[in-house]
Amino acid sequence: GSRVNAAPELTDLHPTPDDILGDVLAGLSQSPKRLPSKYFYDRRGSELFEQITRQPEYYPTRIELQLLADSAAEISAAVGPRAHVVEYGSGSGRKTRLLLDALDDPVAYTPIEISRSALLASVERLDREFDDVEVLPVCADFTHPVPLPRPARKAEHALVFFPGSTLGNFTHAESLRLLRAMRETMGERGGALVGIDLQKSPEVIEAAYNDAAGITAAFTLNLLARLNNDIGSDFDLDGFEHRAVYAREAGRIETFLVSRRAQDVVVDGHRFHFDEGEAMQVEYSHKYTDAGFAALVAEAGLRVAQRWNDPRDWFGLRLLRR
Ligand code: AVI
Repeated sequence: GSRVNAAPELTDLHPTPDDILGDVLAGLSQSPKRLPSKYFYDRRGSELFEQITRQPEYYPTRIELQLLADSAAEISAAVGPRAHVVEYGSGSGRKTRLLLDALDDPVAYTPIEISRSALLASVERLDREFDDVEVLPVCADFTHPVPLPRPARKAEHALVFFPGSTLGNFTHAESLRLLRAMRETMGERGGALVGIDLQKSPEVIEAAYNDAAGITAAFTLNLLARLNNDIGSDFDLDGFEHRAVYAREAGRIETFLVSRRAQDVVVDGHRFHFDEGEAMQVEYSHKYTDAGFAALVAEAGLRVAQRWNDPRDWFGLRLLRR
């Protein structure tokens, strides 16, 4: 943050609020039924996700943090000095802190986040901790290209930061759209540092999404509680159970809420019937191969300029350029 004691100034691009009810009615009308995973992250859902990252079976967060720390010097050399770091979504701040510490004289930090409250909560500490980094949060939908606020000190280039393998939660079409938006935002001389979970033994992957403490199951079921709260649906949380399976050919975890019995759910006056054992799709979490990821980014007009993996090749960081 700046040395003077002012709160970081928010640029508000007034993103269109989510149409939760419309999305849910559309998803429940499909066969098989589905619900969008972006609605996992209300306050309780974000708390549960934070707990997931501390479960022994959930390896991605732990490995990515270690990888960022171990590769700091190489990442800094590859990225170059005086970057304007642009983070897609506002995470817990731990990864951001590691990256800003690693980089050579970063000029500014811009988290782009659709939730104003999450955005403001995330920047406060970072702003206090990094005196020489101007914190310039933008409230916007990062799936569209976002014009960057101009820092007081001139940045050499932009570096988009998209850790956590969050890209893996999007469909192929959505991730292409996201990568193309990233390409615009990074500009001619910029880059993007993206975290990706890599394909590995299905047992390891499935364990990460079926932790013994049941936190992931609670996280998945919280989606129904959130919808009951926000759109007045009447999902019975005891009537559904969490199921996460690794689909090897597709290279992704597919998470479902499975109906424990025949039942009806009413959403805004519309009645939806669930058969006993009916599986409703609620999340994808794609796991990548090097070839698959390179092909994906190429489709968006990007290339992998440099790559870092942990020693077991479980998780990777990729520096993308035009
Ligand atoms: C946020 N995202 C990358 C997580 C993942 O691993 O796909 C969300 C998650 N879902 C269940 N566990 C974690």
